[in-house]
Amino acid sequence: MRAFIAISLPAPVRQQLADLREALPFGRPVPEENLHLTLAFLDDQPESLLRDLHEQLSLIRAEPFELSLCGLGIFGGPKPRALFAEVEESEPLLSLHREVRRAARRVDLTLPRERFRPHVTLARLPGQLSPLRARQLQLYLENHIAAPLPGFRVEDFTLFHSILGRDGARHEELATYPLSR
Ligand code: 2AM
Repeated sequence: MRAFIAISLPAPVRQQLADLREALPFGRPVPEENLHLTLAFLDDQPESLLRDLHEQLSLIRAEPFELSLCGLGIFGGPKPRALFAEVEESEPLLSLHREVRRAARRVDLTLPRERFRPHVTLARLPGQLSPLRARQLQLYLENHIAAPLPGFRVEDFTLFHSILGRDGARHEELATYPLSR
């Protein structure tokens, strides 16, 4: 079962982010209902392992915290792959990320050791850009550099099942873990 752990965004925040990318001249927008902040991508895992992981995730104790989005960015350098909203690296967020990875380790799930760059992917980009498209993308970023970005309170995180279909992925909530004092 293809799964990942993420922070869901409140509907008004998803809406605001969806509005923000409306002027993007090309690329494949992430469907509004799928906008999320990935804490860990688990890939394909047996259901039994996900059940064990669920138990470990249920044991995480953390308080709700405020999350801020702080700008737009592009992954992929000269071959842009994705447009994202950058998320401020606050201590509560980094700590939750560490706890999630710890829970995965406890069930012998090895996650790649890449640096955590918290973000919300807004659109997939084609990678190879013509000079015209590169210019359009640059203009889009320049025009949106000062766009106000929403913040919100994180009250929980979620284990998702990602179901791949012909029109992209559909995300189904397997379990949600509340944060509480
Ligand atoms: P991203 O779009 O925010 O980068 C669920 O598939 C989520 O897991 C994706 O939205 C993606 O988050 C993240 N992810 C990280 N590594 C991935 C990979 N190798 N393949 C697919 N998704 C990955």
